[in-house]
This record gives sequence, structure tokens and C-alpha cells, in this order.
Amino acid sequence: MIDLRSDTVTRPTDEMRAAMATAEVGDDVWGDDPTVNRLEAVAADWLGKEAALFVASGTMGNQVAVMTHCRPGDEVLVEAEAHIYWYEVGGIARLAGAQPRPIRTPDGILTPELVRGAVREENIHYPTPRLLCLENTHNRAGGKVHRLPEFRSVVDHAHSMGLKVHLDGARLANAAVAQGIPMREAAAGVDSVMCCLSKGLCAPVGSVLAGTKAFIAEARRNRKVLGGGMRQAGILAAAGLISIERMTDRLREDHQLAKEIAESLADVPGVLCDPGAVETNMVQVDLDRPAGPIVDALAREGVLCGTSGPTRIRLVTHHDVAGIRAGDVAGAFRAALA
Ligand code: TLP
Repeated sequence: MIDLRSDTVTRPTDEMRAAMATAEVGDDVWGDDPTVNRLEAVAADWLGKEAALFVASGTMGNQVAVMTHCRPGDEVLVEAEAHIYWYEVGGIARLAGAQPRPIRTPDGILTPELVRGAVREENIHYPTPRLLCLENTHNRAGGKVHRLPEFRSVVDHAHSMGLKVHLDGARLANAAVAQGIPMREAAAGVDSVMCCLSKGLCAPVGSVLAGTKAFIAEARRNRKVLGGGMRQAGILAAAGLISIERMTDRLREDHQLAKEIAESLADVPGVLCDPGAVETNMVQVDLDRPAGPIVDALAREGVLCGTSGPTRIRLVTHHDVAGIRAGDVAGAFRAALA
């Protein structure tokens, strides 16, 4: 089976399993786990922030961030297709008690103008606009990169309007590699950033949330409310350290494979796929018919994938499919659509 459902399916490497087996651990809720402490220090430095917190998942990292920035009734500006709005079970409303305000964009990329248009002036009737959430790379926009000059200008603009900025950087390492810049530069200026270790970076579990020392101290309390105090979590942090230190550069191979898959799909009848739109490790495939039955047919042909719209299929490349041939994916599509 070629599993292109997500980069979340990656399994820990042999090196990770060995590091996990021998990790030095302690009770992290007491601050006693040396491996978690090391991961948090390394992650803070990686992301260019004062402090970091190891969390169970990207969803937990994003939601802890919103809970920490906002008070009940505050307004959170989000891009209308953002993961934090689409796929986190209404957490902004349920957990932070805040109100999301989705902003439509043509391509997932928020601009200063769009943010300005969404921030209302002070008025007794209105919620307080508190937080802007950005996403890089943007999942539902097909792994699109919010490139540095544009990214910085929207961050600066949000700050000038009195908003805090949280970055959902589940795949920020993909965005950094695609632009040839360090992570700290890709996260510069934001008040908080979440980055997943368990997607393309292959850790079995875990994400990191980074920000100022004061922000992370409060975030640690909010993680505890969610049941995220994980005790001997050094077993997991040991794998996360390898994600940060050794798994980022190879993401360029995933990007190359995604591009090759898109190129080989471009001339399959019944498929609309633009190789030029592939910026990182995702391929969006638009079909001339409903996607659900085609996903089932592709599974019968040995390719697993998911939908991201009624007639749209999403393919995600990652470490565990690195050896496949792009032409085999196109062959499965030809058979499935026949
Ligand atoms: N995304 C998953 C699914 O939830 C859709 C995937 O397969 O792509 N932010 C972004 C941008 C994400 O893509 C994801 C996961 C998360 C946050 C949440 O991370 P986890 O799954 O660790 O909670």
C-alpha cells in the first residue's frame, strides 16, 4: 500500500525508537523530566522564542495558545479554511469561549487589507478583537507557503491594530525548507507558534508551542486543564529531539516527490492537477466526478488517500513513501477512473 492520506501516518525511525528506549525520564508535571526539558529548550531556540512547551498534539498546542491569548467573548480572526477553524471540533468556542471570525481568501493567504477589513472599531456591541491566527504551510490551500515578506507584513499589520498573532505552524518546517530559511526566521514576529513533530518530522506523538516565558508559563497551566500533564513524557520527547535535529532537511525530498506526482497526474483524463501549485508536500487533485468512490477505487489499486472537498482528493508525501515512483500513483488513478 502507498499511504498518501497524510504525513501524520509516518512511523518513528529506528533511531527514534532507540532513543526512546534509553531516554532519561522524570515526572514532567514536577518539571523533573530532563529529556522534556531539553526538548523544550531546543524547540525554543529552533523557533527563536524565549520558551517552549511540549504538548500532545497540534490541536492541543493551537487550543492552548488560543486559551492563553484570549478571554471568553474575545474575537479570534482566522482564515476561513484554517485548520484551527475547520478541524479542531469548535475548540475556539468550546475551550477558550472565544468567537472565531472567519475571513475568506482566494488562496488561504491573509493580507493586511483583509485583516484591516475584518477588525471593527471599538463599539459597545462588538466583541473585542484579540487574536489573529495564521497557518503555514496552509493545509486546505494544498500545502501553500505564506512567504516571508508577505507573512511579516500581515504580522506587523495585526500588531499595529492591537492584535496578538498565533501561528499554526504544524508544517512550518516544510514552509522553512521550501523558502530556504531557518525556522526562527519563519516564526519571527509572531507572539506564539505551534509546530508539529509528528507529521513530516516522523515523531510518533507530540508538538511544541513556543512564545515568551510569561506566555509559556500560562500555557503550561492551560495544558494542565486539558489533561496534558504527561509525566514521563521524555520517552516521546526523545523522538521529538531527533525530529528537530535530524529530520527537517529531508523534507525537500517529500516536496520533490509531490511535484513529480503532480506532474505525472497532469495528463491523466478526468483529473485536474497543476504541478505549478505544488509548493511543499501536498498535491490537490480535482476530479470531474465525486471523490469518495474514487478514493475507494484507489485503495483497491493500492493507493490510500483522502478527500478535501466533494470532488477533490488530497495526496500527502512523507518519509515512509520516499521510495515510491510517481508514475505508480498516476497508474492507480488511471485504473480507478477507468
Ligand atoms: N492535520 C491533519 C488532519 O487533522 C486534517 C492532516 O492530516 O493534515 N494544524 C494543521 C495545519 C494541521 O494540518 C493539523 C493536522 C493540525 C494543526 C493538528 O495536529 P494534530 O493532528 O497533531 O492534532
